[in-house]
Amino acid sequence: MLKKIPFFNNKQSKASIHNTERYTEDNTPDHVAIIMDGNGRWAKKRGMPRVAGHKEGVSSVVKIVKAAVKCKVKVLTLYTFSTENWKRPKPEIEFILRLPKGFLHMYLPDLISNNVRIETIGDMENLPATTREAIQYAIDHTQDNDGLQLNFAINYGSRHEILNAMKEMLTDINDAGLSLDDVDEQRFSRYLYTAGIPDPDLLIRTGGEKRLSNFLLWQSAYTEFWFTDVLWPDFSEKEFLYALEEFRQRRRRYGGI
Ligand code: V0D
Repeated sequence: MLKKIPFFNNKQSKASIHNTERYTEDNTPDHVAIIMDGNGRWAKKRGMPRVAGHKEGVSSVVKIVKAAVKCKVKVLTLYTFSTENWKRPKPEIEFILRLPKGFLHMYLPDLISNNVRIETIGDMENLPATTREAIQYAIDHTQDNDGLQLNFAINYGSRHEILNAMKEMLTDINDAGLSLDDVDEQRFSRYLYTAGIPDPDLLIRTGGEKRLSNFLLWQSAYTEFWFTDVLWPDFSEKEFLYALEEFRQRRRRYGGI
Protein backbone atom coordinates (compact mmCIF):
# COMPACT_ATOMS: atom_id res chain seq x y z
CA MET A 1 0.00 0.00 0.00
CA LEU A 2 1.08 3.54 -0.63
CA LYS A 3 1.79 5.59 2.45
CA LYS A 4 -0.96 8.14 3.03
CA ILE A 5 0.52 11.58 3.35
CA PRO A 6 -1.33 14.89 3.35
CA PHE A 7 -1.21 16.27 -0.15
CA PHE A 8 -1.79 19.98 0.21
CA ASN A 9 -1.94 21.97 3.39
CA ASN A 10 -3.12 25.31 2.15
CA LYS A 11 -5.49 26.54 -0.51
CA GLN A 12 -3.75 28.06 -3.50
CA SER A 13 -5.01 30.86 -5.67
CA LYS A 14 -6.25 29.90 -9.10
CA ALA A 15 -3.87 30.10 -12.03
CA SER A 16 -5.09 29.77 -15.60
CA ILE A 17 -3.20 28.55 -18.63
CA HIS A 18 -5.44 30.78 -20.72
CA ASN A 19 -3.38 33.73 -19.64
CA THR A 20 -2.28 36.04 -22.42
CA GLU A 21 0.99 36.79 -20.64
CA ARG A 22 3.85 34.54 -21.67
CA TYR A 23 5.50 34.47 -18.26
CA THR A 24 4.46 35.42 -14.79
CA GLU A 25 6.23 38.47 -13.48
CA ASP A 26 8.99 36.50 -11.80
CA ASN A 27 9.87 34.38 -14.87
CA THR A 28 8.43 31.18 -13.45
CA PRO A 29 8.05 28.68 -16.33
CA ASP A 30 4.46 28.22 -17.53
CA HIS A 31 5.05 24.64 -18.58
CA VAL A 32 7.47 22.22 -16.91
CA ALA A 33 8.01 18.72 -18.35
CA ILE A 34 9.81 16.00 -16.39
CA ILE A 35 11.48 12.71 -17.35
CA MET A 36 11.29 10.86 -14.05
CA ASP A 37 14.27 8.53 -14.44
CA GLY A 38 16.25 6.46 -11.91
CA ASN A 39 13.51 4.56 -10.06
CA GLY A 40 14.90 1.09 -10.78
CA ARG A 41 18.44 2.15 -9.85
CA TRP A 42 17.18 3.72 -6.63
CA ALA A 43 15.72 0.35 -5.61
CA LYS A 44 18.74 -1.67 -6.75
CA LYS A 45 21.06 0.48 -4.62
CA ARG A 46 18.99 -0.59 -1.60
CA GLY A 47 18.80 -4.26 -2.59
CA MET A 48 15.10 -3.88 -3.29
CA PRO A 49 13.12 -5.04 -6.37
CA ARG A 50 12.75 -2.45 -9.17
CA VAL A 51 9.04 -2.06 -8.49
CA ALA A 52 9.85 -0.68 -5.02
CA GLY A 53 11.54 2.19 -6.84
CA HIS A 54 8.45 2.85 -8.95
CA LYS A 55 6.30 2.85 -5.82
CA GLU A 56 8.64 5.34 -4.15
CA GLY A 57 8.54 7.35 -7.39
CA VAL A 58 4.84 7.94 -6.82
CA SER A 59 5.67 9.80 -3.58
CA SER A 60 7.92 12.11 -5.56
CA VAL A 61 5.11 12.73 -8.07
CA VAL A 62 2.87 13.81 -5.19
CA LYS A 63 5.53 16.17 -3.80
CA ILE A 64 6.31 17.76 -7.15
CA VAL A 65 2.67 18.27 -8.12
CA LYS A 66 2.19 20.01 -4.79
CA ALA A 67 5.26 22.17 -5.42
CA ALA A 68 4.09 23.04 -8.94
CA VAL A 69 0.73 24.21 -7.57
CA LYS A 70 2.50 26.35 -4.96
CA CYS A 71 4.78 27.91 -7.60
CA LYS A 72 1.78 28.61 -9.86
CA VAL A 73 3.22 26.58 -12.72
CA LYS A 74 0.39 26.36 -15.26
CA VAL A 75 1.19 23.04 -16.94
CA LEU A 76 3.16 20.07 -15.58
CA THR A 77 3.81 17.14 -17.93
CA LEU A 78 5.18 13.93 -16.42
CA TYR A 79 6.65 11.10 -18.51
CA THR A 80 5.25 8.04 -16.73
CA PHE A 81 5.40 5.32 -19.39
CA SER A 82 7.11 5.38 -22.77
CA THR A 83 6.27 3.27 -25.81
CA GLU A 84 9.71 1.67 -25.26
CA ASN A 85 8.78 0.55 -21.72
CA TRP A 86 6.79 -2.40 -23.18
CA LYS A 87 10.20 -4.14 -23.59
CA ARG A 88 10.50 -4.54 -19.80
CA PRO A 89 9.64 -7.79 -17.93
CA LYS A 90 5.90 -8.43 -17.88
CA PRO A 91 5.48 -8.39 -14.07
CA GLU A 92 7.17 -4.97 -13.92
CA ILE A 93 4.90 -3.61 -16.67
CA GLU A 94 1.83 -4.94 -14.88
CA PHE A 95 2.91 -3.32 -11.63
CA ILE A 96 3.62 0.03 -13.27
CA LEU A 97 0.30 0.08 -15.12
CA ARG A 98 -1.56 -0.44 -11.86
CA LEU A 99 -0.01 2.68 -10.32
CA PRO A 100 -2.43 5.25 -11.80
CA LYS A 101 -5.49 3.64 -10.20
CA GLY A 102 -3.86 3.46 -6.75
CA PHE A 103 -2.56 7.01 -7.10
CA LEU A 104 -5.98 8.37 -8.06
CA HIS A 105 -7.77 6.40 -5.36
CA MET A 106 -5.51 8.09 -2.83
CA TYR A 107 -5.09 11.60 -4.23
CA LEU A 108 -7.90 12.50 -6.64
CA PRO A 109 -9.95 14.28 -3.93
CA ASP A 110 -6.92 16.42 -3.03
CA LEU A 111 -6.25 17.19 -6.69
CA ILE A 112 -9.87 18.23 -7.18
CA SER A 113 -9.92 20.49 -4.12
CA ASN A 114 -6.71 22.09 -5.34
CA ASN A 115 -8.23 22.94 -8.70
CA VAL A 116 -5.91 20.59 -10.69
CA ARG A 117 -7.03 19.45 -14.13
CA ILE A 118 -5.81 16.00 -15.21
CA GLU A 119 -5.08 15.17 -18.84
CA THR A 120 -3.07 12.51 -20.65
CA ILE A 121 -0.89 12.48 -23.74
CA GLY A 122 -0.14 9.18 -25.48
CA ASP A 123 -1.99 6.16 -26.76
CA MET A 124 -4.44 4.95 -24.09
CA GLU A 125 -5.79 2.12 -26.28
CA ASN A 126 -3.33 -0.57 -25.19
CA LEU A 127 -3.64 0.07 -21.46
CA PRO A 128 -5.54 -2.33 -19.18
CA ALA A 129 -9.24 -1.38 -19.05
CA THR A 130 -9.21 -0.75 -15.28
CA THR A 131 -6.31 1.68 -15.65
CA ARG A 132 -7.95 3.46 -18.57
CA GLU A 133 -11.25 3.76 -16.72
CA ALA A 134 -9.65 5.13 -13.55
CA ILE A 135 -7.78 7.76 -15.57
CA GLN A 136 -10.86 8.66 -17.64
CA TYR A 137 -12.83 9.12 -14.41
CA ALA A 138 -10.15 11.51 -13.16
CA ILE A 139 -10.11 13.44 -16.44
CA ASP A 140 -13.92 13.76 -16.42
CA HIS A 141 -14.05 14.91 -12.80
CA THR A 142 -11.35 17.56 -13.16
CA GLN A 143 -12.18 18.97 -16.58
CA ASP A 144 -13.69 22.21 -15.24
CA ASN A 145 -10.72 22.98 -12.97
CA ASP A 146 -8.63 25.91 -14.16
CA GLY A 147 -5.61 25.61 -11.89
CA LEU A 148 -2.56 23.45 -12.68
CA GLN A 149 -2.98 21.33 -15.80
CA LEU A 150 -1.37 17.98 -14.94
CA ASN A 151 -0.51 15.93 -18.03
CA PHE A 152 0.49 12.31 -17.62
CA ALA A 153 2.41 11.05 -20.65
CA ILE A 154 1.44 7.38 -20.79
CA ASN A 155 2.36 5.01 -23.61
CA TYR A 156 3.81 8.09 -25.24
CA GLY A 157 6.51 8.23 -27.93
CA SER A 158 7.26 11.38 -29.86
CA ARG A 159 8.18 9.94 -33.27
CA HIS A 160 4.99 7.90 -33.25
CA GLU A 161 3.06 11.04 -32.27
CA ILE A 162 4.63 13.03 -35.14
CA LEU A 163 4.04 10.36 -37.79
CA ASN A 164 0.47 9.90 -36.64
CA ALA A 165 -0.13 13.66 -36.71
CA MET A 166 1.29 13.83 -40.22
CA LYS A 167 -0.98 11.06 -41.48
CA GLU A 168 -4.08 12.61 -39.94
CA MET A 169 -3.20 16.07 -41.22
CA LEU A 170 -2.56 14.86 -44.77
CA THR A 171 -5.86 12.95 -44.75
CA ASP A 172 -7.70 16.11 -43.72
CA ILE A 173 -5.81 18.19 -46.27
CA ASN A 174 -6.73 15.72 -48.96
CA ASP A 175 -10.40 15.60 -47.94
CA ALA A 176 -10.65 19.38 -47.79
CA GLY A 177 -8.92 19.79 -51.15
CA LEU A 178 -6.21 21.97 -49.63
CA SER A 179 -2.71 22.37 -51.06
CA LEU A 180 0.64 21.61 -49.40
CA ASP A 181 1.13 25.38 -49.11
CA ASP A 182 -1.54 25.27 -46.40
CA VAL A 183 0.76 23.14 -44.24
CA ASP A 184 2.49 25.19 -41.58
CA GLU A 185 3.77 24.65 -38.05
CA GLN A 186 0.57 25.92 -36.47
CA ARG A 187 -1.67 23.61 -38.46
CA PHE A 188 0.59 20.64 -37.84
CA SER A 189 0.73 21.29 -34.07
CA ARG A 190 -3.03 20.89 -33.86
CA TYR A 191 -2.65 17.18 -34.67
CA LEU A 192 -0.23 16.46 -31.83
CA TYR A 193 -1.35 15.15 -28.44
CA THR A 194 -0.27 18.52 -27.07
CA ALA A 195 -2.67 20.55 -29.25
CA GLY A 196 -3.64 23.68 -27.32
CA ILE A 197 -0.91 23.22 -24.68
CA PRO A 198 1.96 25.74 -24.77
CA ASP A 199 5.39 24.22 -25.50
CA PRO A 200 7.40 23.30 -22.39
CA ASP A 201 9.60 26.14 -21.13
CA LEU A 202 11.67 23.86 -18.93
CA LEU A 203 12.40 20.15 -19.22
CA ILE A 204 13.86 18.38 -16.19
CA ARG A 205 15.45 14.94 -16.42
CA THR A 206 16.46 13.14 -13.23
CA GLY A 207 18.66 10.04 -12.94
CA GLY A 208 21.83 11.25 -14.68
CA GLU A 209 21.11 10.60 -18.38
CA LYS A 210 21.28 13.65 -20.63
CA ARG A 211 18.99 12.89 -23.52
CA LEU A 212 15.39 13.37 -24.64
CA SER A 213 14.51 9.68 -25.17
CA ASN A 214 11.66 10.28 -27.63
CA PHE A 215 9.86 12.74 -25.32
CA LEU A 216 8.26 15.92 -26.77
CA LEU A 217 10.68 16.17 -29.72
CA TRP A 218 8.64 18.71 -31.69
CA GLN A 219 7.50 20.61 -28.61
CA SER A 220 10.94 21.12 -27.07
CA ALA A 221 12.52 22.99 -30.01
CA TYR A 222 13.17 26.02 -27.74
CA THR A 223 12.92 24.39 -24.32
CA GLU A 224 15.55 24.94 -21.60
CA PHE A 225 16.94 21.62 -20.33
CA TRP A 226 17.88 20.92 -16.74
CA PHE A 227 19.61 17.65 -15.83
CA THR A 228 20.39 16.20 -12.42
CA ASP A 229 22.03 13.00 -11.19
CA VAL A 230 19.45 12.79 -8.39
CA LEU A 231 17.31 9.67 -8.86
CA TRP A 232 13.57 10.36 -9.18
CA PRO A 233 12.56 8.84 -5.79
CA ASP A 234 15.10 11.20 -4.15
CA PHE A 235 13.93 14.25 -6.13
CA SER A 236 12.27 16.68 -3.75
CA GLU A 237 10.66 20.10 -3.65
CA LYS A 238 14.13 21.52 -2.90
CA GLU A 239 15.57 20.29 -6.24
CA PHE A 240 12.44 21.38 -8.10
CA LEU A 241 12.67 24.92 -6.69
CA TYR A 242 16.36 24.96 -7.54
CA ALA A 243 15.63 24.03 -11.18
CA LEU A 244 12.96 26.76 -11.38
CA GLU A 245 15.33 29.32 -9.90
CA GLU A 246 18.05 28.46 -12.41
CA PHE A 247 15.50 28.75 -15.19
CA ARG A 248 14.49 32.22 -13.97
CA GLN A 249 18.14 33.30 -14.01
CA ARG A 250 18.66 32.02 -17.56
CA ARG A 251 15.59 34.04 -18.61
CA ARG A 252 16.92 37.14 -16.89
CA ARG A 253 20.27 36.82 -18.65
CA TYR A 254 18.61 36.58 -22.05
CA GLY A 255 16.34 39.48 -21.14
CA GLY A 256 19.37 41.66 -20.36
CA ILE A 257 20.87 41.43 -23.85
C1 V0D B 1 6.29 4.89 -12.39
C2 V0D B 1 7.83 7.37 -11.55
C3 V0D B 1 1.79 8.32 -11.21
C4 V0D B 1 7.84 6.88 -12.96
C5 V0D B 1 6.48 7.75 -11.04
C6 V0D B 1 1.21 4.68 -16.33
C7 V0D B 1 7.35 5.48 -13.26
C8 V0D B 1 5.61 6.56 -10.73
C9 V0D B 1 1.06 7.87 -12.28
C10 V0D B 1 -0.27 8.32 -12.71
C11 V0D B 1 4.03 5.96 -12.56
C12 V0D B 1 -0.67 8.25 -14.04
C13 V0D B 1 -1.92 8.69 -14.45
C14 V0D B 1 -2.77 9.22 -13.54
C15 V0D B 1 -2.42 9.30 -12.20
C16 V0D B 1 -1.18 8.86 -11.79
C17 V0D B 1 1.87 6.90 -12.88
C18 V0D B 1 2.59 5.30 -14.36
C19 V0D B 1 3.77 5.17 -13.68
C20 V0D B 1 2.39 4.45 -15.56
F1 V0D B 1 -3.99 9.65 -13.93
N1 V0D B 1 2.97 7.68 -11.15
N2 V0D B 1 3.03 6.81 -12.17
N3 V0D B 1 1.64 6.15 -13.97
N4 V0D B 1 5.24 5.81 -11.90
